[in-house]
Amino acid sequence: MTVIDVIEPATEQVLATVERTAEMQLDELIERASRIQKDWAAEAPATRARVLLAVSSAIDLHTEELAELESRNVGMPISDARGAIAGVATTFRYYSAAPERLLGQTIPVEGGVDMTFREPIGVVGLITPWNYPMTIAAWKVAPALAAGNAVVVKPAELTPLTTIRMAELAVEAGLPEGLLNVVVGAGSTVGRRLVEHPGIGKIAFTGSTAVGKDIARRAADSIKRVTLELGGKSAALVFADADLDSAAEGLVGAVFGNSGQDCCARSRVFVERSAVDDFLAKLHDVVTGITVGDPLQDSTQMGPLISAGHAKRVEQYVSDADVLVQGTTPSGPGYWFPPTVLHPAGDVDRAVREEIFGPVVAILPFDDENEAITRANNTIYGLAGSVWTSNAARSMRVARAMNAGALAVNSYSSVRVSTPFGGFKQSGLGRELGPDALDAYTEVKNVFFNTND
Ligand code: TXE
Repeated sequence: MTVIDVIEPATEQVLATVERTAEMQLDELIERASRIQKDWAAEAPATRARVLLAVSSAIDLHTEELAELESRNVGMPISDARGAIAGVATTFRYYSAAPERLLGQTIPVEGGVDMTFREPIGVVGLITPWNYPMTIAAWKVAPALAAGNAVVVKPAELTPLTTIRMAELAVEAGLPEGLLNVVVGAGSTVGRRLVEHPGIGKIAFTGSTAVGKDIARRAADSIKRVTLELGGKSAALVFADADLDSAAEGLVGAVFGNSGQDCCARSRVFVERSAVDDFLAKLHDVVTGITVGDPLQDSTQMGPLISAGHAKRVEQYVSDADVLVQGTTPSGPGYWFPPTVLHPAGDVDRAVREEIFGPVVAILPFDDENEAITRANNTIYGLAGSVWTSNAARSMRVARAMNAGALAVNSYSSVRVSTPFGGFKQSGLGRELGPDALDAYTEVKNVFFNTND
């Protein structure tokens, strides 16, 4: 039996050791999950609702423990990690209302009665990344269970700890054992086996666009359902009439939050030319004021990157670019990278086209609205975006014209548990959260009932 050393990115020390799941174990888990799923789906809807609410409460009660674990494993500042765990509890609470509200339709037809049912898919495979491990697992686990499925989750090998703990807490809270399974291992082995396994009816994946394409190809062999939440290169359009203070200060979360390891990071900020100097002066103060350091300190705003390899990758984007402003980092162990503002030569720069997934933002001046929209849309991605302006008509016009799934006006927010989240173009397929997620974990069955004698 082999094990994985889980590293703490702020110290470079081993935080925990976890066992890899063997192929045979995975097969057994899936078979068992398939049996247990049938009992779960047959439970009274109110029973399933009560269990999911109890899971939410259990997570709430363990916020501090889970937040510390997430903070140490990811390098996420503890204050952000507390918010993330609160979000996980909220996600289970929100979906606990679903079992009793999975409504079908009655449809007027000739010769009888026609009705639809939302039925569970069966056993679903969930593959999650390392940037928000427990949050993203909950976005998938909660609606999948609420809809009557069993799940097998494979967290990223760098960050399995909170997902494993979540499953333990769920069982303690009353979830039937074997319904929520966590498997540990590499994407190329355990992940791929899940995608190809005949006992799995659907894959929901969050991660890189390259792996998302591979999953879609392999899933196509058995027409497995897929939901993909992939990379991004999201734009913010800042017009001269905007509240520039808020637009600049908000970037602390919007592009430097979680050290920029966020699929919604507004890593391209288009600023109307007449406001560029003013905006940059404000941004300078914001960036040099960011507290980078020990994720477990309450005052820390930005921690390290996830790994040495990732830090090297981020550095490549910065080493040959024109750096306008750069913050500071601690010295000593840890995969640190300073918050960085680039002034790229043009939109064709690698730093403008590719997802960096680090605390790096490109400032891009523009002259008029149509030009800004065209340039913002000139990307293979389409996950999130922001419009900053005090002109209400323009804000709606621009938000409608941007090709992305999660837009915000005078805000950088992207995610709320009750609203759909997902990407246009190569940022993904399907939607998570809100009522849409329930569609993603159910099949529609239509039944025609002949009323003729
Ligand atoms: O992601 P991977 P990585 C982007 C971001 C980042 C880059 C690489 O740009 O720098 O991707 O990160 C599993 N079959 N995002 O390499 O490889 C893997 O084990 C099945 C954006 O960590 O996509 C992990 O559990 N599964 C993103 C998960 O997929 C496979 C968040 C994600 O890993 C697999 C993360 C395979 N062949 C990275 N190969 C976002 N949308 O937020 C890997 N996996």
